[in-house]
Amino acid sequence: MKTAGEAVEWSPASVSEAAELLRGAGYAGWLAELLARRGVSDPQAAEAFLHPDLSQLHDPHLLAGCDQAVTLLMRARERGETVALVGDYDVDGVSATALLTAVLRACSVDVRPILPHRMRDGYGFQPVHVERARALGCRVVVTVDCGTSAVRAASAALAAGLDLVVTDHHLPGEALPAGVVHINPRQAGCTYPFGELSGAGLALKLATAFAAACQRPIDPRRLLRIACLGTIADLVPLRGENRVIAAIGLRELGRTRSPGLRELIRIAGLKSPYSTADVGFRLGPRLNAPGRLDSADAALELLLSRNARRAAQLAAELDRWNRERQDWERRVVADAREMFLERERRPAILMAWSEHWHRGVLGIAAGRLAREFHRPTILLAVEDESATGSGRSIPGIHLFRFLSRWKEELVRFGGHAQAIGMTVDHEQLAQLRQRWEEAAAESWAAEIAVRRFEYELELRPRDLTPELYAEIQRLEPHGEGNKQPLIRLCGPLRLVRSPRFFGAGHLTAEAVGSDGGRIGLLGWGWQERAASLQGEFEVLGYLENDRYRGRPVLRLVDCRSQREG
Ligand SMILES: [Mn+2]
Repeated sequence: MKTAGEAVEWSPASVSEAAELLRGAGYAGWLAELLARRGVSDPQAAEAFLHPDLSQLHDPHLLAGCDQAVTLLMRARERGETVALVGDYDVDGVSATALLTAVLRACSVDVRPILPHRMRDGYGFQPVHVERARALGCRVVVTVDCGTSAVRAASAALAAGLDLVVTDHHLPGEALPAGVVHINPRQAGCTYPFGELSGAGLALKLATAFAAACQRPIDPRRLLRIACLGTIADLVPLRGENRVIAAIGLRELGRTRSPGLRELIRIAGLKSPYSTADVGFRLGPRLNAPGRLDSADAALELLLSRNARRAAQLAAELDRWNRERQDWERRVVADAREMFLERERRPAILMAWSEHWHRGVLGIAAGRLAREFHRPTILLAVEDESATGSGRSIPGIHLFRFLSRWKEELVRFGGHAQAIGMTVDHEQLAQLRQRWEEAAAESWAAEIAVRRFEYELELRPRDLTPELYAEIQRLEPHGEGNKQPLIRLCGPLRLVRSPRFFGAGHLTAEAVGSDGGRIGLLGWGWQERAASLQGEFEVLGYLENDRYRGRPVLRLVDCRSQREG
């Protein structure tokens, strides 16, 4: 989306030095550049990237703490002790919990999964989960996708005489107390070769190591079907091991025997071959929805269910939660948009709050509005004396660093460059907003003034052949760290005939270039921008396959009249 009068800049993505080396090894120039930009530095890495394979997964024992964790779990198994597994309420946390629970159970360990409740517990491993584990008679607690800075909960677990294994991929904070087995590839002293696994990826590692120790080896492809959900949904970079997990997990998804996963795929209306978008926009939101609005337990039960009838019920339940989530999201976006449009001058940071919003959808709503208005956006739900909410940023603006200056004045505050969460005293909201708007106006004038697009390929219509599409497809699955390559289709282009409109404001058109080549254009939500496709123009877009006509089509991202230069 783009607002009238907003400046837009197109620029070519930079070329990495490794591209030269790859070109020398025989890769086509454009492919060499794409690979190099994705962190591929030599021909061997290029082959690995183009052919993701199970052999590229690293030995789990290279993770600091893995051996001790396996020993501890083996002891619990021999003694018949119950293990509490504390996860998280998002897709990564739920899939990590499901994966490790299933493997521990297959190895005859008695496991009690515990998912934090977003509204009652807040994020992460808390002392209350130690209490719950004790009430369930557990002697051992294992965390997945949380706990790396949960000093209070860890101390409570040790004080209660429990064994504790923390597995997490978030940045470690204050050191955990001695005696905790800590698995996190990002902690100091861990020499594991890949630092960007998701929570589900780490659960996969521990599960694989434990199953091997129990001499119950499990076909890794079965585990990758679950691990790929968290890996894709958590937006970790899809390179290295993550690329293997995503590529093979997606390829294998259709072969799952899990009734829950099958029902979820069916109710989401997915068809093979499955893509990262299918997980990101169809399966992920359904698994996430119950945990956003209430408890994530239904999502976990679905993934663990072995009963087709129960699985069908749960999939329908998740689908209902997801529709309710969409309703909440639409309502929050509409309310906040109205508040932002009322402002006479649009501030450099957008902040709004209400007593009528649901906390669980504020992050996605803020992300939507940040993209629409091209400004960092913070939305908060007011509950009694305090307000809790989420902020999302735009490329080039480190929102966490910006807000850290005020962290003493916030009740709770956490996050990273692009996403933050906070709790604030209700009474302070108006004052904080004013100060943040003033500071943002000084800091970000340049970033918000121009919407920048970096394109990776510069092509003419004749270049957009099915062969080229097939070559680009070798870079799939796309996601974080391996975005679909943005193409600048060089002009001048002209429409062959007037665009055709369909659905809720979408369009298709056909353009012809000065080279005589023709290409179909597809514009989701482009009806209002149809006028920009007049006269001579140029476009940015993604090459996709037109399912109906079986040939490539360019999905429009931006357009400019040729005269603008
Ligand atoms: Mn995670």
